[in-house]
Amino acid sequence: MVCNHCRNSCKTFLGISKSIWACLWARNKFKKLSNRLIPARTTIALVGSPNVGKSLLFNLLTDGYTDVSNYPGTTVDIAKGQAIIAGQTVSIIDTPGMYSLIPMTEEEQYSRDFLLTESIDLVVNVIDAKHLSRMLAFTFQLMEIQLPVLLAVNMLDEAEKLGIWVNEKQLEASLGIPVVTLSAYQKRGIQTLKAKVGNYVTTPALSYSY
Ligand SMILES: Nc1nc2c(ncn2[C@@H]2O[C@H](COP(=O)(O)OP(=O)(O)OP(=O)(O)O)[C@@H](O)[C@H]2O)c(=O)[nH]1
Ligand SMILES: [Mg+2]
Repeated sequence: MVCNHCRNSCKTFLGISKSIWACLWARNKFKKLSNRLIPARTTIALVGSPNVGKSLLFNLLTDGYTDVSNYPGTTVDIAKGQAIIAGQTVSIIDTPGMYSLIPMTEEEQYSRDFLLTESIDLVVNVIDAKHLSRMLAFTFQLMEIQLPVLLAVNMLDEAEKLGIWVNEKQLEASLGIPVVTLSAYQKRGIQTLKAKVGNYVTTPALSYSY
C-alpha cells in the first residue's frame, strides 16, 4: 500500500505510514522513560476531630489545587490535592472530622474505612492545642493500629491566648513520633511541618516506629 501522508510516498503498515509509526514509537518510548523519572507518589492524609483546622491546613499545603469528590455512594466529601514537598509531588487528602476509630456518625465511619482501606503513607493527625490531652486519645488509637503518624498541634494562637504553651520537643520525646506545633490561621509552623513531612517523604524506609 502507498502512503499519502508524506512526499516520499513511503510504504504503509495497517494503513499507517512509516513516519507516523516512527512518531508513535518515539512517543511511547519517551512516555516509558518519563514514567521512570517521576518519583513514586506519596499519599498523606489529614485526620482528626471536627473543627481542628484540617481543611485550612489542606488549603495551605495544596495552594488550592484540589479535587473534591464524594466517598463512593455517599454525600461525604473527600478532598484531594497535590503539594510539592522535598522536591516531590505528594497527594494530600483531607478527611471528614472524626473523634475516634469507633464511628458514631456516617462521616466518622467513612473516614475510618478510608484510613483502614486506602494506601496511605503518612497520617498527619491534626489536633487542637487547647484540648491536647483529650485529643491525644485518638492519636494513641492511630498509633496502636500501626499507622505512621505525625502529630500536628494546631490552633497555637488560641492556646497561647489562654496561657497554654506546648513543648514540641518534649511531646516528640514522650510520644516517639514527629510533632509540629502550628497555627494554620497565622500560617505559623507550615514550613516546619513541610520539612518534617519531607523527612518522611524522602526516607520512607525510616518510617517512625513506636
Ligand atoms: N484561630 C485559629 N483558627 C483556626 C486555625 N486553624 C483553623 N482555624 C479555624 O477553625 C475553623 C475550622 O477549621 P476547618 O479547617 O474547617 O476545620 P476541619 O478540621 O476541617 O473541620 P471538619 O471538616 O468539620 O472536620 C475555621 O474557622 C478555621 O478558620 C488556627 O490555627 N487558629
Ligand atoms: Mg474540613
